[in-house]
Amino acid sequence: MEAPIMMFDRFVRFAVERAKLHTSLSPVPALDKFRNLKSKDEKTVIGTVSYQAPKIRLLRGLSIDAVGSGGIHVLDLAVFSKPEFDLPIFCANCFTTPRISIVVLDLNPLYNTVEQRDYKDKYYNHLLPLSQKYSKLLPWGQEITSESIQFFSPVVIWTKYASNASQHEVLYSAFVDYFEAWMKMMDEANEEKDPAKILRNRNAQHLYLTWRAQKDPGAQILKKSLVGEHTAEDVVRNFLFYGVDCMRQDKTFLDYFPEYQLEDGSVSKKRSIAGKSFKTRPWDQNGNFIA
Ligand code: BLA
Repeated sequence: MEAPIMMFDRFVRFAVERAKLHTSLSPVPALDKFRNLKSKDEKTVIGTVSYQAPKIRLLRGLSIDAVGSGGIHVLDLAVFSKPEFDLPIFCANCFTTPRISIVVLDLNPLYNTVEQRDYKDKYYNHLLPLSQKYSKLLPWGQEITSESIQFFSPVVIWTKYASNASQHEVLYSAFVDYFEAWMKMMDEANEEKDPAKILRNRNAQHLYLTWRAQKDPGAQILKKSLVGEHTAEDVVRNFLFYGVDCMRQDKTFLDYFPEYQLEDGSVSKKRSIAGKSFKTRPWDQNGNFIA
């Protein structure tokens, strides 16, 4: 068998090695069973990593490299802090075919950066120069749904480009810089002691997990071609967005996003209700939302 190119392997290795320099990583026993995920076909390699640390609830990564299936490569790496911290969520999502690369790289905010100015000032203002540098090299990926925008920060890198090696290098460098920025935030973060604020952080993270567990564009691919319907569901809810079923049990997707409810009470399969917009980057140089 032709060996697939492990396109995002070094991204994951960098993240784990770098995290080890900043903190002490340990395994997440509940996620052990995802260590050796196998695809349905034998031409696809799936790699997973998962860790926790004193300030990290979950650092997990999924990479997919296929020889068949049109040669797709996927990276989905995220870091979620413990609810005692209001840290943004590190989010690196790349989907690559021989033709096109689709990328979201961000420190997704736990709180709305328009309504909570202090949150924006605290976590994003110092990163605006970094974001400006990369927004030139990795230009805005054109229209995107309003639903996704609300989970993005003023420093998000949302880009689509014709796959090529030099852009891939730029992406690696952006990934390194953004990951390091998150780690620095973690180093500096102080533990919250107020139970009401901890609960608020927990709830905010749960809303995010609920959105992504239900609407992640990757879920379809996982279901159809890679691991099959049942395993895909398990991977999405209990690995990628682990916590969605245990951090909070009194809120469902439709409680948070009632506009997705169909007449028979089920959840609409549509990715977006509001539709796509934001042809250009909707934040100005100061990170103010201008759409
Ligand atoms: C496409 N992935 C996309 C798009 C976005 C994201 C914005 C463009 C299409 C769209 O607007 O839906 C990613 N969207 C995000 C992220 C957030 C969000 C990170 O709202 C966070 C809040 N992607 C994966 C994995 C796979 C994958 C694991 O992360 C595959 C296993 C695939 N992403 C994938 C594919 C597309 C895509 C196939 C293009 C097809 C499509 O648009 O449906």
